[in-house]
Amino acid sequence: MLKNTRFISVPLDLGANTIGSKNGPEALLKHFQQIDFYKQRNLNQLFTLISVAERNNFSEKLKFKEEITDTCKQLREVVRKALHEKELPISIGGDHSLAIGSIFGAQAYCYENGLTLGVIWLDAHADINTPESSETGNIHGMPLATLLGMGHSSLVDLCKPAPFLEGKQVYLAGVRDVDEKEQVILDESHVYYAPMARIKEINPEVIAQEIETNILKKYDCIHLSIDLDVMDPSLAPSVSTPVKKGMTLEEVKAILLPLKKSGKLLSLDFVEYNPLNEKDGKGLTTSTELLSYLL
Ligand SMILES: [Mn+2]
Repeated sequence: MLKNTRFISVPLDLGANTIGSKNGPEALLKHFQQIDFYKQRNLNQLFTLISVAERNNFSEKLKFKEEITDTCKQLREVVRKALHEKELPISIGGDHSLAIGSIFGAQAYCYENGLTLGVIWLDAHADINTPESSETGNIHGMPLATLLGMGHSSLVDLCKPAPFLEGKQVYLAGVRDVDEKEQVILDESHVYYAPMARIKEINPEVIAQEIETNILKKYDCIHLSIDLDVMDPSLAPSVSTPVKKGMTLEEVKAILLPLKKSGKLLSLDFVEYNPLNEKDGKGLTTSTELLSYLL
């Protein structure tokens, strides 16, 4: 059966510390076209392009808050409507600040239908800084905090009328670069998390089991947010903020196996692909492998 899969391009890099990820969606989708990705997966592909405002409202504390709020507001509605149409929305970034829009969209859909939402978040960073704790003011380091209701009201309020997520609804895997103040917020948030060092130490199947017990069995629907920088830089150099000692494809597949089997995947983010840092097409190959595994 053909699955209606909506690829939502979000050419946004205003939340990042560097330019380039705004060209990620175009490069990825062009590659998918070239390798006949959609036909091979038996997908009925639909496309939406989100418009991102020009860089205008710079402030040190919270860089491009207005532009990012506007982008996330549009994305929230596109994801929400796609879900009502029984499509699988895949939000392609772009930097990770877009997850504020996509996950609030998924949360709105669940709220309107009496369903509960769990979130699996794969990332080298915890993305749980607040405007107060952030050393850079880059919003792509803050989406998880925003989803939990911590952050500037213009972003946090995009959740309304649905409630914020609770920390226990989220499982974060692969983290290996967390700021000092951010670590305190993470520990107090009740978010389940598996640092990369622990994943290397124990079997990734143990992490998969924890995800199954604490997220998959507890919630009706799952949003998966993949930051490509969770992968080892040898597999995905093409990100804005690479961090050494990341995941292998075998590890990420083992961790996501219960989700794949569960049939509960509601919506998906694939973010931070930055073509400016690409080497020998490695990032494209890894991105294709990851999405192929899930679709
Ligand atoms: Mn991230």
